[in-house]
Amino acid sequence: MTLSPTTIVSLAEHLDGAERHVRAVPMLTDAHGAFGLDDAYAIQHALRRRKQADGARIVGLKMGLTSRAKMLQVRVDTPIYGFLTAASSCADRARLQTDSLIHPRVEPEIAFSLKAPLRGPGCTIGSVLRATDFVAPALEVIDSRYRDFRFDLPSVVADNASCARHVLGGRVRHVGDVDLRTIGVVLERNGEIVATGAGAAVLGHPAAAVAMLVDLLAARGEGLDAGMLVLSGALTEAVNVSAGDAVTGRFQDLGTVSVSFT
Ligand code: OOG
Ligand code: MG
Repeated sequence: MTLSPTTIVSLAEHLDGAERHVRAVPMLTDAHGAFGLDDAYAIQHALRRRKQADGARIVGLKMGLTSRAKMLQVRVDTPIYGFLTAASSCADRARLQTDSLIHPRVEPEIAFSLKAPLRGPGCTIGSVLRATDFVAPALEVIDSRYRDFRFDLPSVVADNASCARHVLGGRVRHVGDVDLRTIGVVLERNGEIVATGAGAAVLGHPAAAVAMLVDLLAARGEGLDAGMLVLSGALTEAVNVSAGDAVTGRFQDLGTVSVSFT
């Protein structure tokens, strides 16, 4: 760690302010000089504590940058994680206020709801599948707090991996009833196909993203609890949205999930 505890808290406060005021800021490593991944997660954890102190409830975690399409899009090639709050969770077909977001993008993901805790190290796809209560199709609305959606690895980690909203929909399925690797997804914006992908785009198997998350958490002495929601990371690149747009993810075997912007 190179940053002082006071700096970590003030950088978290800075990012929280950018989100609340819907105002893009320069990426953190430009504005404050370089820092490493440990400091970046320390800022993210300070942001989480700040939101919790403000009444936010953590409902789960998300993985990000787990597919090649996503890594190429944002030019960061290391998988990362962030936290999900109850306030960021939206119902299927939710209509979101575009002016509450800076420059939103939407991406299709697989959501896992856990029925048992998971602890690493050494978490496997098999242990993830055994601990999963159900899977559901999801759309994540990401919204980097950084100008031009441009960032490096430590900056995006500090910014809670661009988390903004998440929407679950479709049919809730038992993991034993579907092959998560071969599940196809078609992403549409206003009825037009804008991206296509498959489950295997995420680290070969969406459950591998959850296993990687468990191992990353284990390095900090943490784990996942029963009842938590985990997003796999996007199966395709994210698409830009603005007011008037509607996005639908059509998932093979899992059904559809939609969100629109007003
Ligand atoms: C970072 C968050 C990545 C995903 O699913 O890959 C992410 C970003 O693209 O802004 O959520
Ligand atoms: Mg995502």
